Amino acid sequence: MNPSAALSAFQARLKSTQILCTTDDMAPFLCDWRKRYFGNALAVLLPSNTPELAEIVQICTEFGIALVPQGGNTGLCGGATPDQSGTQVVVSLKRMNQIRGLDIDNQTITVEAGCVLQTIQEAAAAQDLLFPLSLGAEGSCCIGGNLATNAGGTNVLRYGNARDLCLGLEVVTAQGKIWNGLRGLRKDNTGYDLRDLFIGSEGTLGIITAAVLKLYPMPVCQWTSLVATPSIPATIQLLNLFKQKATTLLTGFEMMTAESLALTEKQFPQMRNPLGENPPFTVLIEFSDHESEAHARNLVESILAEALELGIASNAIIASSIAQANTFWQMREHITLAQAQEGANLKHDITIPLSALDNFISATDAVLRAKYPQVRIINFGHLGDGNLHYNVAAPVGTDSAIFNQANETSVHDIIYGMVEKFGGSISAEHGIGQLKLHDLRAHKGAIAHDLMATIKTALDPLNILNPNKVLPTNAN
Ligand code: FAD
Ligand code: 2HG
Ligand code: ZN
Repeated sequence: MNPSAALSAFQARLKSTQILCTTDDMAPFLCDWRKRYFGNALAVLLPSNTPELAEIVQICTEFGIALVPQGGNTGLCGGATPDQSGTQVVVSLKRMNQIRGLDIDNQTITVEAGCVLQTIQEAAAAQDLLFPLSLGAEGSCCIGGNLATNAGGTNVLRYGNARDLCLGLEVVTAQGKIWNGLRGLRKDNTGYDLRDLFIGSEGTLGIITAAVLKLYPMPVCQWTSLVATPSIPATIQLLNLFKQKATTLLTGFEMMTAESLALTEKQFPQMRNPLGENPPFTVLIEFSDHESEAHARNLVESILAEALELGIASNAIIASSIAQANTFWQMREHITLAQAQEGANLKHDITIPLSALDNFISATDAVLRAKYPQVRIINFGHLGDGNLHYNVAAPVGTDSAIFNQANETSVHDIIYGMVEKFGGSISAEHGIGQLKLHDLRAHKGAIAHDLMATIKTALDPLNILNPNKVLPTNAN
C-alpha cells in the first residue's frame, strides 16, 4: 500500500475540485446518517464520469488502496463509512447524476448512479410514467446506493424491491474495467445474472455507475387512508381483505404502533394522529387506481366498510386531499426522525412470514421485557411485506449511549435468535454494511457465507472494494 503515491496519481488525473483532503471538507462523507460510525480517509474523490471512475479504481489497484463507494450517505448499516485507518478513499458518485435517456416505448429510464431518487421519480412523472421506488430518504439517497443496498421502501408490495425495478447496469469492476450491461430487456437468459450479483452487494463487488430502470403507467389517482386496528392478526386480515378485493391496486400497507406514533408526536407535536388517541395499531393504506377517482373511492369505501363490520378495523379515515394524504405519509416517515431526535436506538430491520408475525412479536417482546423491564419497543414498518422495524430504545430517563453500549449485543442476540426461530431474515431492506457484519454467518449459514466469500475473492482478489463490509476481511 502506498497512500502518498496514490494521492499524487489522483492529483495528476483529477481536477483539484474533485479531491477533498481537509478534515472539514471530508467530514460529511466520513460518518453515517445515524452518526453511529466515524471513519477517516486519505481523500474523498468526486469523479464526474465512468471512465474517470475506472481510472481511479486502476490507481487504487496499483497502489493497494481500498475504496468506499458512497451515494447519498443515507444508509442505515454503516456501509458507506470508511474505516479509521485514514488509508481508504471515499468515492462519491454524487457528480455522476445525469439522466442519460428515457425510452417511452420501452418504458425505461437510463440514469447515472448519482441521480437522486426523487429526481428520477420526477423525470418519469414528467412523461406521465411512474418510477415506483419510494422511501423516506428519497430526497437525498441516490439510485446507485438504492441498487447497491437493494432498497425496499413503501411500494414493494406492488412493484418489488430495487432489484425488481432494474433491467441493466453499468459497473466499474475491481480491476478498473467498465462492464456495460445497460440493456433494457425484460427477458435475457444469457448465463449467470451479473446484474443481480451487483445489486445488493453494497459496493463490495463493483461500483455501479449507471442503470436502466423499469417505468410503469402513472395511476390516475391515489387514495390514502389511515385505519385503526386492534391487533396484529386483525391487521393481517385487513391486508388480505385488501389484497383479495383490490388486488394490484393496493400499493402500500404500512403499520405503526401506538408507541411509535406517541414518540413521533412527542418529537414533532404538529404530527397528531387524525384517528384521535393512538389506537394499538394505525395502518396507512395506499391504493392506486388506473380507472377513475370514483371507481377507486367506491372500492376503498366498500372494503373499509367490510373491515369495520368484521371488526378487524375500529376506525378509518380517507384523505380528502393530496395535502392531507401527504400529512398521513409524513407521520409515517417521521418515526425514524423522531427516534433519531430522541437518542440513539438499536435498529432491527427484519422480515418474518406474516403467518408467524403475531407470535414473533409477543414472544420477542416478552423476552426483552423480562430482561429489560422498561425498555421501549418502537415497532413499525412495511407490514404488507412482513418487514418490521423492530427498534429498541433505552428506558425513559436512561442515557441511551450507556444503555446501548452495555446491552446492544444482548438485545441483538435476543431479537435475531427469535428471527431465526420464526423463519425470518435479519436484514429485510437495509443491508448488512458494518452493522450486521458479524451476525451474517450465523444467519446465512456457513455454506452460503463461504459461497459469498468465494464470489468476493473471484471478483475482487485484492479486497479493495469496500473491505470489511458485508463479509469480514478474514472471510475472504
Ligand atoms: P449510501 O448510504 O451512500 O450507501 C449505501 C451502501 O451502498 C454502501 O455500502 C455504499 O458503499 C454502497 N454504494 C453506494 N453507492 C454505490 C454505487 N454507486 N455502487 C456500489 N455501491 C454503492 N431503506 C429502505 O430500503 N427502505 C426505506 O424505507 C428506507 N427509509 C429510510 C428513511 C430514512 C429517513 C433514512 C435516513 C434511510 C432510509 N433507508 C431506507 C435507508 C437508505 O436510504 C437506503 O439504504 C438507500 O438505498 C441508501 O442509498 P444512498 O445513496 O444513501 O447510499
Ligand atoms: C423506514 O421504513 C426506514 O422508515 C427506516 O426503513 C426504518 O428507522 C428505521 O428503522
Ligand atoms: Zn423501511
